[in-house]
Amino acid sequence: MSYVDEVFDMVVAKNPAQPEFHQAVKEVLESLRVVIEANEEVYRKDALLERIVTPERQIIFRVPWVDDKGQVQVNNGFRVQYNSAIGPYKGGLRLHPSVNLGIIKFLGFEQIFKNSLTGLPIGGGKGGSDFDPKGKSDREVMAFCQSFITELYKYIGADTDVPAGDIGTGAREIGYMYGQYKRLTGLYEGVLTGKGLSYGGSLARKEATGYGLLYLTAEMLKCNGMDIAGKTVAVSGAGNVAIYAIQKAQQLGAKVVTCSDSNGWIYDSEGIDVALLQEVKEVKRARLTEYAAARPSAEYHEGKGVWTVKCDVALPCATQNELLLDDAKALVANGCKAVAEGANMPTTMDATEYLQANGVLFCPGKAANAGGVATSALEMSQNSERLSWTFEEVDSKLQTIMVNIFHNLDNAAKKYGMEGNYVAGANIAGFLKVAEAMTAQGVV
Ligand code: NDP
Ligand code: 2IT
Repeated sequence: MSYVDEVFDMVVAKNPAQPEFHQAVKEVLESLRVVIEANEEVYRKDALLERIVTPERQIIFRVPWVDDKGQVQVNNGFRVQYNSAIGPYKGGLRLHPSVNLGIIKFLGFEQIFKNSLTGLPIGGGKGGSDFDPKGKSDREVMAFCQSFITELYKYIGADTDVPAGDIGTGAREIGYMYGQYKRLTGLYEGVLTGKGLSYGGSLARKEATGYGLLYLTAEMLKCNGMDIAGKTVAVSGAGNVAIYAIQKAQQLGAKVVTCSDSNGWIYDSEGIDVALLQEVKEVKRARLTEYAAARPSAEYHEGKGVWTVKCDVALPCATQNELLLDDAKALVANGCKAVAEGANMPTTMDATEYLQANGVLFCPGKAANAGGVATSALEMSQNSERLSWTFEEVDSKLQTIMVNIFHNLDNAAKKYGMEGNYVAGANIAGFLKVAEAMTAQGVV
């Protein structure tokens, strides 16, 4: 059996009931087959693949907190410190009822390669909890965040592990966590990113994932003879990534006609009104029905359906496995030309293969959404030098990083005989840097 297949079987056997983790590992290992098989003896002897699929450390802890009725609640907390070959562990914290160890491992594993692609010195990690911030009061969210950090503070630090936001974790949650870390340690340091601007946050971090997604998408289209200006775009999600993807798409001259949340989706024939969406989601924390109620050109539909809309470009920005084979078929039938993932692993493997086989440009999340963590690394730099850069400075660095990422994975795909396969290009380019650093550092 080939080394790649052996390691995949080992991952499934040793990590039962973690389908998202298996899926993420399978996609990466399949792409690496050509690289590994060219040098199989060496990689096998070093157990390089066994080491890269096994987290360096997994921390699982109890998070007790008191709700507004005086009732004690208990959640599970996780931090997976996956790989520190090229820098301190770096990656977000997801707060969502669906969070379990397998979800955090899939996200942490993806983060290793994503962070490598940014070209910045950050290792891979991820964490979170099955706590659901939805419907909780600010005091309840604060009680949870303080309890979460009271355990996690022992394992994180500006030079060891630097968490950030993800689903359910935004500026409010990061603020409460930062305050508790500072209180417990006495340190005013860049231990978290996505901080508020008044206490060490970076300008443009809030916008970075969505903006970066569009910078990369525009470059991918340009290199394939197309222009983002004038394109019709379908976006899913209505959170941090989706909102700023919509805003940048519009600034670049595209028309965005959809967005969604976990209850339903919007089709807006006039193009999404970003200011209204921000008011509904960022200020009121309300449902998309409120957007539709305030906007005559918008239709609200219950359930799923964003990918049935005719579009040139599709940007899944909500969550994993939200773009399935049937959705890919509908996109192709409607003439979609490009898909770029704002979320982590939103497209299933069969859907990805169908899109690629039908000539749709496809950029995977670990490249397309890397602008968020890249800008987090820029926030770390600013914290270390105790300076703040202007919005324009950060945004211009972000643009350069996203354009470089695209060319890096485009070149890697060409070099290994898979021109246009940006999934393979991203996995190979991300892997090679980490593998080289791991090899140089010996058996650790
Ligand atoms: P937010 O919490 O801000 O928004 C998430 C959005 O996705 C909401 O509209 C939410 O709807 C929807 N959503 C979440 N879970 C589900 C689900 N199970 N089914 C349907 N809809 C769902 O998160 P972000 O925008 O930060 O994250 C979105 C994606 O982007 C995630 O995959 C995340 O890992 C990824 N990402 C985030 C980065 C960042 O910097 N924030 C960086 C790189 C990737 P509802 O409100 O109804 O739950
Ligand atoms: O998935 C991701 O890259 C993030 N949630 C952002 C991580 C970060 O450290 O900014």
